[in-house]
Amino acid sequence: MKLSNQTIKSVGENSTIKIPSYNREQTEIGIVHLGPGAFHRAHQAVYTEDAMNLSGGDWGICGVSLRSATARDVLAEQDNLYTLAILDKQINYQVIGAIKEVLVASEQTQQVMERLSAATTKLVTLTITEKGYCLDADGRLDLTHQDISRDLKNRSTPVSAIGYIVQALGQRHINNIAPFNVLSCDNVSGNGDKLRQAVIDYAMQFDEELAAWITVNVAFPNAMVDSITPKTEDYTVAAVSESIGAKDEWPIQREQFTQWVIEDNWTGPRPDWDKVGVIFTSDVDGFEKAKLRLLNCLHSTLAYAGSLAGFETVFEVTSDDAFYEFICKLAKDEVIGSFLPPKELDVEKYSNEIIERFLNPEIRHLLAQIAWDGSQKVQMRILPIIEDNLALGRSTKLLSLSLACWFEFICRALKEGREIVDPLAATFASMPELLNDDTNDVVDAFLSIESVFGESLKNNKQLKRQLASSLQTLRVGEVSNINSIVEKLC
Ligand code: CS2
Repeated sequence: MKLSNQTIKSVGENSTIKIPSYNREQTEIGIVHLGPGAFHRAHQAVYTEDAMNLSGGDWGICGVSLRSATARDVLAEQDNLYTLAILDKQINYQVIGAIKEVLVASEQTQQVMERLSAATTKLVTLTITEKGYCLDADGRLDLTHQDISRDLKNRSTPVSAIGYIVQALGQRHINNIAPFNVLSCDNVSGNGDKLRQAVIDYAMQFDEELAAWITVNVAFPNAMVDSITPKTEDYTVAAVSESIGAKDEWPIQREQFTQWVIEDNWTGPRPDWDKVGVIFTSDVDGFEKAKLRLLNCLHSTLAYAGSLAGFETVFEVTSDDAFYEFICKLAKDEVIGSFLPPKELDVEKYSNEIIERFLNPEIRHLLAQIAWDGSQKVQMRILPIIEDNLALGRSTKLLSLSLACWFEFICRALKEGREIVDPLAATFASMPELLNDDTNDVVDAFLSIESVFGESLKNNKQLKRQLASSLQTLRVGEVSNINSIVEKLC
């Protein structure tokens, strides 16, 4: 039998499987989420589910896929229900009902605009990945970005998240409807601030009064989000369907650990998230830097270095003593101390717990998945640490090795003709210097990419020397002997 409104009660007869306890049929939509991918369904949707199980409320979610129809088509077949599979020291299943509908923006533009403009919509949340913000290397809206320049000429039928948000806010302003608050749930440093500025910059291109109204009336809280959520594999579908006794075509797998820290700078209605573990605080910056730098920097380092060494998953590469020592040393010597952690956070303990999370044998997190979109991710999780360490006179040797692993990951893919999943894939392919043997040429070529590297890093002689040396060491040595590479560089 298929997971559906008709079968959910029998699924819930298994007392170990949690199902919605609120009245799902009567729950109205109060949240529009842009980008209903695996992470949204593992994280924000689960917090919202738990809040509604606790206190009810019209916090049903309308998911809006900006491009692909897959999520809509698959979830529609099972009344938008899906299973969260928590795979950790304990295995738990919970059927999530928070998503009430999924729309595809490119096919249902009008319906998306109606949902965004409806007075019942109180919140817009986003997981559109780093590239979805269309930012330049300075973190500002790139007005030359193809989606942005297109939307500015076709404002009523946008393709970008920024275009949808501004068009909907404009409709609400004209119709005297209170604005929604906007909550980014992506691994972008200062995500709320950057999204707010991008929205204002976009509106300023054609309506200064609207830009001023948004500036005064719309909250864009910063937020830190965290839960390791590998993409769903065929084995996940089979194992979950077997366990819940109903076919779930798209369950979501995740670790036990989950955290959401939101800036408490906004008014207006929201789900009882604070009653189900969400932290509201004025100091998100410390939490965000700690997570982006101690989890995501190490994740990307393992993704590139581990892939070059032939590993496939986070668990495998972290289980290798040499790589384990490498990331512990990177965290201890160059990441901790590069930022001011929240006063209540024991940053060494936090760092050790993150590395323990990488050693969860139940989670098969592909390095290839983490390696996607490196040109966007390094700007949030590696370059800011390098910049801060250079300014503080701290070491950047291991961070340079981490960045050089990304360079070599791209160079090898180009040389071997393998697909590069990155918004700059065509740019890399257009740069013959990346195929050079001279590592100084390769480093200069990467640093010349203005949408990734600002002037300060591009012209830093010490960094260029370290990057060229790291790249050369990677090329002459076996990357699997990462400890001998680290010894040479430190
Ligand atoms: C990962 C993140 O794919 C990636 O880039 O580093 O998705 C990571 O799993 C999450 O940020 C963990 O909270």
